[in-house]
Amino acid sequence: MITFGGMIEGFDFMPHPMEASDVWSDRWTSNTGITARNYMSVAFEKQSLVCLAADLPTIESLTALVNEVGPYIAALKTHVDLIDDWNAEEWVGFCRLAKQHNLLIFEDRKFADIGKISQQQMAGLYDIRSWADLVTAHLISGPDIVAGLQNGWGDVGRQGGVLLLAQMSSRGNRLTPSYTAEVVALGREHEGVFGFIGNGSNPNEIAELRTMVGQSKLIWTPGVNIATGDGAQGQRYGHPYDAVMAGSDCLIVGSGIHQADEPREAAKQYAQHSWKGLVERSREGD
Ligand code: S5P
Repeated sequence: MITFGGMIEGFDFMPHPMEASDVWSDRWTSNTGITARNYMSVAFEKQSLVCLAADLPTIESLTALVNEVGPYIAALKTHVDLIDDWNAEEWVGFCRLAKQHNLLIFEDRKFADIGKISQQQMAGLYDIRSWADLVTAHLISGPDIVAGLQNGWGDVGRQGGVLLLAQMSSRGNRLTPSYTAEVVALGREHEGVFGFIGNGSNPNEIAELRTMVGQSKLIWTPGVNIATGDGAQGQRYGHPYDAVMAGSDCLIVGSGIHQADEPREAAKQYAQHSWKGLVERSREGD
């Protein structure tokens, strides 16, 4: 049992003892897989449902950012292929740092190939299978991609979770409602899938996705920013609190944090909005 004090102005942060299962409600009891439970435990400990989208171009800048915002985030999302000076040796050190901050490491590779090739792509230069706890995948090539990715982790004796892209945040994306329904129908039944990517810019779409998904998988949402509306190059943003209230379990936030004047303060704010949403959601019995 842990006791929490207040954090955000005008909001009572449940100043009484509680456990992760209290705030996560049915999501906790319905998700017993290792990746989902790890995430929910870390998010509970840190009172943050924030995954930092660490889209910066050098290992040095990534290291500085993680050191600054580490206490306010629960997961770290990377795009290894946009880092100019990526090298295996320094990357191992960077992943160690992420673990010191108790972060789940998420490579947003958006795999989309056939199962066998996806398994091979988990190895290769970046050796994603050795350090990522979760990865994203499109289901466009069919269900065997999930087995391929799980085999990738199996090849190095590790376990991980796949997030299937069921919706996207970008304007004009081709993930139609019927495609979303097919992705959810398959992913819900698959042990290797621990959740779905939903469109964080639109609470109605998140709520629809939550209805389809039920309780037994998580929904992670990019397209989240305190400054809502259109972002750069077709990106769209919704508010962090609204996303959680609509059914999101994790807010993927990039520029809202790494482009802020004070990234640490920004991360703290996103964490507070997300936690407020989770606590209120649990009080409403969702
Ligand atoms: O539909 C999506 C799916 C993803 S994973 N829309 C997204 O924006 N993303 C990722 O979330 C994208 O690759 C980027 O890393 C992050 C959003 O960053 P931001 O700077 O717009 O918050």
